[in-house]
Amino acid sequence: MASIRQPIVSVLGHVDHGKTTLLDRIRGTGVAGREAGGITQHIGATEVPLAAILEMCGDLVKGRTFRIPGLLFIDTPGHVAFSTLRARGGALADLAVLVIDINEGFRPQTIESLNILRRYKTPFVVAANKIDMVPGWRKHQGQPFVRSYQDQPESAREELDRRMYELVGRLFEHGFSADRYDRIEDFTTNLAVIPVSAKFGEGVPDLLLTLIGLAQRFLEEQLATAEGPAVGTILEVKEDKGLGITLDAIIYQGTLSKGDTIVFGTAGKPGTTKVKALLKPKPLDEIRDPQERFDSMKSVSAAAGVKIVGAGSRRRSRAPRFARRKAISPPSSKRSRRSPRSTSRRRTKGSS
Ligand SMILES: Nc1nc2c(ncn2[C@@H]2O[C@H](COP(=O)(O)OP(=O)(O)OP(=O)(O)O)[C@@H](O)[C@H]2O)c(=O)[nH]1
Ligand SMILES: [Mg+2]
Repeated sequence: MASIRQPIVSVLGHVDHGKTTLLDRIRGTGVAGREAGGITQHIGATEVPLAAILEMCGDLVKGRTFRIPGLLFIDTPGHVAFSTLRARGGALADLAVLVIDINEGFRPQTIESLNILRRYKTPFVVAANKIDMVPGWRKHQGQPFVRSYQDQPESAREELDRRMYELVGRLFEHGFSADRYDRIEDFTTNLAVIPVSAKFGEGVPDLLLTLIGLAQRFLEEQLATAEGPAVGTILEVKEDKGLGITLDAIIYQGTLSKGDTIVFGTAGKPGTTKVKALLKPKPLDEIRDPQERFDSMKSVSAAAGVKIVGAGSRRRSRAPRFARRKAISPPSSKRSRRSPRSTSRRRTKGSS
């Protein structure tokens, strides 16, 4: 059997609903705390290997085996000003997590994110976040939601259900039949809602399990790795101290090696550059805020977030402006568009 790459999972949602905190929780670092104003202004990438996911899931995954090697998370900003970055993150995703603060409910960028996911037919799940703020909720740090729910006072359980079904109602208005994930039998017709507390890690095991389960069940074909030249999307071009101009890119197909020539779109003619160095953050680290040094790689294979140091562009114009998706050598390679098989098809069933 061909091997499969890790799915690219974009995290979308309204400002301050807890996207970065959720990823922080997963990778055990504190990127949110170090961001200016707490607002994510760039898309970052975080690779979470399967072993780390299984460890977080604990006995929820006992006896089950998974073939996907992990998840590659992309954080996106929720602020109204960053709709291009949000759309870019959404377009790139094999799978997505829509984060909604269960106490605030639907907000403008929640709806914008839903529309992006619908436009690209991206399968997604909803993380109903901040359940620790439901009055009377007893916190269970890092525990599965299904366990913690059993150990709540009746009033907290009722209040959580009330808020959750309000979300389910709003999702239905937008054409999605949704339910709490553990009450769903058919994930192809129902959108899974996973109650979580990003801050305390509660429900995070359930979320990760749902993501790897969905990826394995519905995306295997799409994730089959093809040999050949790399294709990817450039997220950002910036000047890095000591490195010069670098490109942060997500490779979603093939292999990119040191010495390869890459081709990228700009506002004018396509640009080209030779890959002088490939830097990859260590697993569980963050591409734009590394805790440790990058690893210098001879080559990287999909899917991976990578920092490309070019040997100087042949066209010395201003820094390229990138369109939504770029081919990285050769320009003819094209990503086979994902099958429209969505785990969240529109209103296929009645909802409560
Ligand atoms: N009580 C509680 N607070 C949370 C939770 N998740 C996030 N927060 C808080 O909500 C605030 C915003 O969190 P972020 O993770 O920065 O939100 P974000 O969605 O990444 O925001 P943008 O990147 O600006 O769109 C921070 O003060 C977090 O501590 C949670 O589960 N419970
Ligand atoms: Mg953020």
